Amino acid sequence: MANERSFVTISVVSAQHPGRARFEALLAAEEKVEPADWMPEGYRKTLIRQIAQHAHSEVIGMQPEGNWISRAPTLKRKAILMAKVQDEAGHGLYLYSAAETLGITRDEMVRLLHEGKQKYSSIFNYPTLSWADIGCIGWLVDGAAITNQVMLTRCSFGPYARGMVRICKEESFHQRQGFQIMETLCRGSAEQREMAQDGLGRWWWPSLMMFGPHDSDSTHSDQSMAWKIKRVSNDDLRQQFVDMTVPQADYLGLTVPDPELRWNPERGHYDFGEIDWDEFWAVVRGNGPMNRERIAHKRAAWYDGAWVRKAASAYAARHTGQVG
Ligand code: BYC
Repeated sequence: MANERSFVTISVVSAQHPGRARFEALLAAEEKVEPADWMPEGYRKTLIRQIAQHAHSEVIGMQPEGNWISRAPTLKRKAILMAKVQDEAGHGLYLYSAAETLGITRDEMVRLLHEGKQKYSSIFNYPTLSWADIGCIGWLVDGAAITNQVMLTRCSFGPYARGMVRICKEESFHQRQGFQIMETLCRGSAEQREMAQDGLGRWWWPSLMMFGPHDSDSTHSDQSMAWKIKRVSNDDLRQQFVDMTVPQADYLGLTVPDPELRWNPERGHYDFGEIDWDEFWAVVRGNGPMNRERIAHKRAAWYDGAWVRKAASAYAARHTGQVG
């Protein structure tokens, strides 16, 4: 109730603000809202929540793949994986910068992540047990991320939408390299094909969970769609991903671990089984297989790197004449 009351108060105040008409006109005209424009407080907070979560996902997402840099099967694979993991760090930086334009600092977002007050994607709480998992992350996880992010290039908030254009281009390359790892394994020995099948078996359902709860259970979707932050619903995006990915699994000769999966000619889409929502919420609430390890590693890296940040800001201050 307290939340509902404060929402009503904000709405009344916002309705009176002269900037509201311009904000609504920008949305109606499919133009971008920029950081200096007036915006409802709820819009600003929703964007900070989502962009910070997105940035944290990119950064925490470096861990499961980083786990295989030293064990990649060839020098070429190692170089490609290192470049991909560095790309993810870059995505995190673009996104932290986009969120900073809304009046929060990167240090504050990192603090909120470390204290468990901001989230990151559930998918990164699963372990990478074999080289095929690196293929699956590129193919399925980057594939799901692109499906979600292409619509975010049309987000009403300018800095997020523009950041997404570049990120999507890089994610497309990542998806392709993951698929190529899977293709190589599937054309290899029986043991390699088994490894690929085992990877798909473990990553399929967590990838579908990336799109969030069903539309009927989604807390933020209606408002985010009205504000044109989200342009396509969680369930519609999940369906797009299934329709795109099942033919790719068929091409690889792999079996999607869902006995209810079948093409529905009337709908023109694949029907598929129900996600284990108990597992999803357990992971989101911090009880997945790797949640504790991921955050512990992230915190340790932050504290171990404090001297680098200190040195970099001392250097920057000296060169802008702020230090005598
Ligand atoms: N995991 O009302 P809903 C990458 C939460 S990384 C955890 O539908 P919303 C990559 C949700 O936050 C790119 N939590 O929320 C990197 C909310 O809780 P709060 C990852 C989830 O925001 C390295 C509650 O559940 N992509 O590409 O309207 C290697 C209710 O949900 C999840 C992004 O981050 C989840 N899966 O919609 C490889 C995309 N799902 O906040 C690849 C950006 C839901 O009220 N984010 N929750 O406490 C989004 O598009 C949206 O935030 C979501 C959820 C579609 C995820």
